[in-house]
Amino acid sequence: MSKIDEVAALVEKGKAKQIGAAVQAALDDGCDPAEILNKGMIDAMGVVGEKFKNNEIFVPEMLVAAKAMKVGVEVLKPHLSSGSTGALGKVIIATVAGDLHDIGKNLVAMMIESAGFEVIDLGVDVPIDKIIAAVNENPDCKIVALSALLTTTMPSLRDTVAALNGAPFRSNIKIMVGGAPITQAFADEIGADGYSEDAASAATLAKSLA
Ligand code: B1M
Repeated sequence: MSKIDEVAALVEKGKAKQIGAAVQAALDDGCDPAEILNKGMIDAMGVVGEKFKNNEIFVPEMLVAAKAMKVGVEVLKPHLSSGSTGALGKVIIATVAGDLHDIGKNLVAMMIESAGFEVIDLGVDVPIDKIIAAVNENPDCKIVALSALLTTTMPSLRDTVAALNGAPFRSNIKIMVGGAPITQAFADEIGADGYSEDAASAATLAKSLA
């Protein structure tokens, strides 16, 4: 089994205690950090999601897999991001109300920060009022980045973007959205300024919007 396959197996089994050492071993072996992330972790979470869909595993198993992935990402982080200056301005990021998924949002935050932005992370299940208040408290904020992972929270994303679109500060900010069920067409429909499919392209998008 390759070092990356070992990482994937530990994510799938939710082995948070062992994954740090396995990620480090893959790095020491010369594996590309982006490949460890994509093939060892993100693909493994895809397998976890498929098993959940097929009723082979349940929410607790998804939770432990998520915990393992978070621990693994912490080990990878210094190898994926180049340190931040914050020189490109502030980005406020959140997972929308009703949605507890944060792994993708955290990766997007990490890549945006690494691209040179200061990131204010409001967390998960963030109500519209809190996002509006954060922008008011940070009048120099350039971008609001919103993540939604469930088809059932797409309406929440729509409502959040609508509220931001109606806010007095709208002309000062750009809104970018993403998450597994989100598409460019949906982003256009709800009036966001940009959509990206993954964390790497989110950083490129943020730079083009700022
Ligand atoms: Co959830 N869950 N989950 N879950 N979960 C999914 C999303 C699901 C697809 C699984 C499945 O059925 N196959 C399914 C959604 C189905 C749907 O909506 N059609 C699902 C479900 C149903 C649920 C619950 C309803 C289950 C239940 O309770 N019965 C429940 C909902 C809770 C809630 O949010 N209210 C639930 C709960 C959970 C846990 C809490 C147990 C856990 C999350 C823990 C955590 O995040 N801390 C969890 C997990 C782990 C998953 C899966 C397995 C993995 C998600 C993940 O982290 N993926 C997921 C299945 C899957 O994704 N295949 C699943 C890895 C991550 C890197 O990818 O988040 O897509 P992703 O992020 C990507 C891109 O989407 C993009 O870039 C990221 C990096 O490349 N991106 C952006 C994300 N945000 C972006 C923002 C941007 C730009 C790009 O700009 C701002």
